[in-house]
Amino acid sequence: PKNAPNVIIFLLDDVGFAQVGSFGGLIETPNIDMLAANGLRYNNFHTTALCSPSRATLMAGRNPHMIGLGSHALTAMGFPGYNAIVPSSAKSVANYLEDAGYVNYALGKWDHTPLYEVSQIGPFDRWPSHEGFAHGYNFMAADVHQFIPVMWDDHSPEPYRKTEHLDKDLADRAINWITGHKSLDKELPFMMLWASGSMHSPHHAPDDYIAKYKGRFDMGWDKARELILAKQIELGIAPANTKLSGRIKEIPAWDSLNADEKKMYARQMEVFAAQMDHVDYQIGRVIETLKRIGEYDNTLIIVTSDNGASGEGGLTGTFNETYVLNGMQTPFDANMRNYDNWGQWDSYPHYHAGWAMAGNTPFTYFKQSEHRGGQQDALVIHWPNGIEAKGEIRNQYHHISDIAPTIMKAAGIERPDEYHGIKQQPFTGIPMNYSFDNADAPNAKKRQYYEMFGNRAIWEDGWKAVTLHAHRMPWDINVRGNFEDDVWELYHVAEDFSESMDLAEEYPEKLEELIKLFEEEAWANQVYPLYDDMLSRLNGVNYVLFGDQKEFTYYAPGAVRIAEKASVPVKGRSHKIETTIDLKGDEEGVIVSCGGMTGGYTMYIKGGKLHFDYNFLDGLHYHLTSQKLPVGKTDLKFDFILDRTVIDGTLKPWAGTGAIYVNGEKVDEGYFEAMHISTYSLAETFDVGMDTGTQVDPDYAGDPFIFTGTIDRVKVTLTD
Ligand SMILES: [Ca+2]
Ligand SMILES: [Ca+2]
Repeated sequence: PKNAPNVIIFLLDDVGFAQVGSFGGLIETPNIDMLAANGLRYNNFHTTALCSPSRATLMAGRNPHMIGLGSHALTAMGFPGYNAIVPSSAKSVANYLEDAGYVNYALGKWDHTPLYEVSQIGPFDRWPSHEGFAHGYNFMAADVHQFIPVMWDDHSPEPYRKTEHLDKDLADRAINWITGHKSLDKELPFMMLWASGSMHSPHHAPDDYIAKYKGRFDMGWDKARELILAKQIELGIAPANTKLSGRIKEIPAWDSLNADEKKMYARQMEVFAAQMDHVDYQIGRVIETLKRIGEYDNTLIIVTSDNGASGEGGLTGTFNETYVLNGMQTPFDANMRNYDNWGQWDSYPHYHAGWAMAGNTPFTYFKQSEHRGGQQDALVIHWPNGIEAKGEIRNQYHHISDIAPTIMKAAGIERPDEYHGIKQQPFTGIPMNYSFDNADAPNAKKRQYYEMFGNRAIWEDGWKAVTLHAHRMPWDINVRGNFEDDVWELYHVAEDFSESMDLAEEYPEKLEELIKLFEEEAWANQVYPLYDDMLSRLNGVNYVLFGDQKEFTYYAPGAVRIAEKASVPVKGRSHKIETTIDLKGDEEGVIVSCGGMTGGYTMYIKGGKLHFDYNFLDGLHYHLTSQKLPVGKTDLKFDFILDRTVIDGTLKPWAGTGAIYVNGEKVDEGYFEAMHISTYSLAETFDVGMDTGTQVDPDYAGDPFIFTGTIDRVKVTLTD
């Protein structure tokens, strides 16, 4: 379409409502603030409370359960609302724009494709390429190591590399694509999804940025909340009468902490702030480029986050987020041992939930909850050619499903009834464009339901009913409960911005009416059935691909960069790993590995000996070593027998006996007392002949340790 705007969505990850400077945050974000000063800020904008569903909803403009993404792709299950299979009847705004002539680019986090579909053989239906993007440079998983990123360049795995910081690379790539695109055709519009892994765990930042924030959070999270709310009121982001929501009982008062705790937790927030400052700088580089080539005024720029600040770091924070994924909390001492390297390449950190509480000021709870702390986010819209207002605040109620229809309207494109022969569902989102130049326009949105892991809410006309299922906190995936026992709260959010005054007792009829409305919306949007066993959902995904398959053969050299969830499911299973190598005597390197520094297993040859290493958490390694290996054709085997006597129905780590064999003879054996019940890593992969990304065993860390001899195949057999 003639004069149609370019579109860039800067989608941040796990950034809370109160973490952007122009929304009252204590972190310096001058570039986002500049867009805010020259555009609009929305202070009544909502997401789904989680990564995958928000991302899918953003692209599709339909409610998450209607497109199979009621929860995360990692916790997919067979029901239509939760299968992580976006139907062909709900194509994305990028598909529609592409058909209208746009060329589109996807950068960074994708995370709404089931990981068992993330490999060289696809299927690619749920990749950026089939969602309307001509080019993608992405990590498909929920997070990424910012210094050693595991990336896909369109459909090919990018070779192993280290980098200064992935956000810098994403800005470089954006600048290349934009300048190339406009050199070839100045009139041709583009849409770009620029989705940083920041600020999801791992919190990784350049050293000079970390140094800049030294001491800035010594005031602690309670004081920080007061400072933030005062700033929000001054800026007009929060109404003047806003009450600070109460500190939830799980979070300790900052003043009650000892000196070591204060020191550790302040450091955690310094690193977080450093990374946020740095991602803002990289966004600024892309904006500078738009200005330089004269595209700034005619680019619709949207900046937001996919959910509220994350409390998944729990009550000590963590130097290794894999603890949470396996249902465990991180010991404080283990964090203290990582104080100095917090934020550097050999940490995989997440801050204390107290800082997430501050990041969600003035709201309560966190990412995953349907209270505002989980699902209200900062939103900036900037478009000089389309919006006259500058620096104003909009308080119309909106939802992340409204972004796609807004882009369509800005581009002057109607949603097609059919896409390539398939009838399209209507958008459930509504365009926000009516509010661009009309601060007083009444809410165009009338109601919105929410559901996440059993947390439920409904908003209608300024009132909201909400329940936190089983009172489960986001750092604990072991809690289950009866849905009937959940207690609903009632808020008049039009008057009570921070959801501080529960009116459930005062207006029981209003509450009943809203709960009934939730039921209606839930049935209409595929929300049922509700199922809250997170661990069984996480583990079930391991078997989608393989069912009862027992034998897996991986051929060198192509069996690399296979997502953990797409590789042989050995967790909690007796299994053996076998190969035969014609040894010359001087070869070394990895035969097979899965995972990396946060956890996993590896079988390798070093110093003429066979090694097997199982990396549990906090530097706990089970290590087996052979004597000097012979030369000539040699059979190498790792054999693991799961110890069924210690399985007692509770969610504690697996255990069992591991042994290595050379030419059929047992050469070392050990008891592995604690093994992952769910996940080694979100980002790492299974590799034959190397250990790409980060390394399982510190003995060869910092290098993929490519095998120098010749591997034919590695065979893995489940033997139980
Ligand atoms: Ca997120
Ligand atoms: Ca690895």
